[in-house]
Amino acid sequence: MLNDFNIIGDHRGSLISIESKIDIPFEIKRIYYIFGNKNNVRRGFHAHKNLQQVLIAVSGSCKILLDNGQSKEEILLDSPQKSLLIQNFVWREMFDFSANCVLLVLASEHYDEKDYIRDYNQFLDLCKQK
Ligand code: T46
Repeated sequence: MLNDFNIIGDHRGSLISIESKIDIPFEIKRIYYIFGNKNNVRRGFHAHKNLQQVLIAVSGSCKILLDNGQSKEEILLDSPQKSLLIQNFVWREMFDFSANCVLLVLASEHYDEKDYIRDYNQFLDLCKQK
């Protein structure tokens, strides 16, 4: 789900404040950011069993492919005001990173490799069982 944060602006510039469970629907347990991607790189290629995340391109832009097992959509993140909530059981791929892209991710859980579904056919099977 794509949302716009409120910008607190004045004559000096802009500020966006993000509060856990207020501006995003979960408690933030982890923050990471992806940057310095090489040309034409594509990342992701997985879904999560339990994790919810909010993605923000705080600098530059990138595109996100979202696939819930039934339909696919492509989202452009090109503003620090835009936030993309990705729920569990959504396959994601990130691509078309601009050279200056810094993709900030707010996560509902600590890092756990066991939460990843990295096989697309297994992802489709799990979606059908839901
Ligand atoms: C996601 C998309 C949007 C850690 O050690 N801790 C972490 O918190 C993360 C996120 C990754 N790692 C390690 C695991 C790999 O050895 O960093 C390496 C790169 O991770 P990965 O290949 O999973 O990166 P992406 O860009 O494909 O996916 C990441 C997140 O992993 C994933 O949860 O939804 O960004």
